[in-house]
Amino acid sequence: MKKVITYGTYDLLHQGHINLLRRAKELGDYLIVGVTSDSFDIGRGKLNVRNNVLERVEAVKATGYADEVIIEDYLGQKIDDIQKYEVDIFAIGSDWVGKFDYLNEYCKVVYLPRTEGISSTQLRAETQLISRLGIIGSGRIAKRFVPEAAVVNGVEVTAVYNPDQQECQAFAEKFGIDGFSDFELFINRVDAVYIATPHKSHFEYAKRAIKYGKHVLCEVPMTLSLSESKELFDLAEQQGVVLLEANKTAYCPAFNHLVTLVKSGVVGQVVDVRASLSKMVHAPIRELDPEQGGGAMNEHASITLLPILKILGLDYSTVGFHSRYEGGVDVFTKMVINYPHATAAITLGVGVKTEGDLVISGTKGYVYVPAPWWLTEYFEIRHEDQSKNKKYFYSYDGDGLRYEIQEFVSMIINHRHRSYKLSKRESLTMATIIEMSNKGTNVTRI
Ligand code: C2G
Repeated sequence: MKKVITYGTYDLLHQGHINLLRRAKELGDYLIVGVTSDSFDIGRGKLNVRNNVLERVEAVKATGYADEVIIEDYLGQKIDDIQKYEVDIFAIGSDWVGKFDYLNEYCKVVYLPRTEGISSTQLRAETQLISRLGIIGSGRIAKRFVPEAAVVNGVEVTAVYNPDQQECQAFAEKFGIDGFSDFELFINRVDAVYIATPHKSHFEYAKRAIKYGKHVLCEVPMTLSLSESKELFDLAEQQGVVLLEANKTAYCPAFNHLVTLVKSGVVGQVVDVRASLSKMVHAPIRELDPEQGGGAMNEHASITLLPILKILGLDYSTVGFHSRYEGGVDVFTKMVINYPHATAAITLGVGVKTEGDLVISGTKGYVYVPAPWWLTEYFEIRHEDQSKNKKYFYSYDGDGLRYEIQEFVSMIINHRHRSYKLSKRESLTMATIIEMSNKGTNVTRI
């Protein structure tokens, strides 16, 4: 019996896929089809796949050509599969010519003619409205945002707003978009906004944009108080728009996997979470300016609280801060959060440097994520018996902002107003804790 294997995503299954599967089947007696898993596709940069893996498997089965469907989940799996299933022929579309020649060592490689004029990319583009996205603010993070948005389907950065005309025009010219110093003109030209201004201005900008019925992706911290964050979420609900906090680590695939592994009990019951983040800056700069909401807590708490709230939950018992102040801002803060059965600590600095790692300690072992843990690319699960240690590696594409943009756009397209990657309650808890430190509640000055 001649066995043939082929692989693909098969998103929005179309005639091109069907022709390919038919031709592959005709090459032998038995056809195995490898359908990519969702995480494998994200890992290879395919961020815009519409159907989930189960839907795609069902679609492939429904063609009637596959004798067996398997899931492709890791790089290098094709070599394993070919040997495991004793495959005679590996077949793939002609868009891949030459790319799989290395498999000739294991079986015959056949590139089948690709069907012209149809593709999943084209179908996605045809069936999808493109949101015009405007950026409010044109500083450091905004400059990194534009190229990242370019790799996400369904969104196009079309405009920038900055009351400073010169800065606004420079940014607009650099990226070939429209620049506005008049908010009303700007907001009427976009469907959604990304707010990338100093912290204290987030609330007013978000409120204005939501009132105009625009979806909002807001940089962290969304606001510096619980009441303001609550008001924004309530307003967004009334207006039927998406409001999402741009806590980029929350949407990073490796971080998500880390959380699900820990929640599945790989280190037993979690007893302690310890996370640090420091960035040395020198005045004059926003991070050290009290007028602009500077300080270590305002700057870094949202990101650093994320693993704690995700893993230990939102029902903490006490929170306390030890802070060193200089020039009216906390240049260093150590925060301790206690839970009934666990404890957590975060160490933050804008004028004190420390190792930026993350350690999650449990009754069976611990997770170690080296600096910079917030851009998780690699982590290790360690045990007393070192032979049981396991290392996990991921690729982190670009600047990492594409994952939050992708989630924001997916929420807009699917009229989904919640994200499990960063829930409203998690955002509100972050705002509560940041507000406590700004008000001096349970703060010990050191
Ligand atoms: N295909 C085709 N004609 C089209 C579109 C796609 O013949 N108009 C073929 C592709 O060449 C591929 C298969 O259909 O053989 C699946 O295509 P995709 O779903 O785009 O998956 P792809 O990214 O090519 O996956 O491990 C995954 C594989 O390496 C390739």
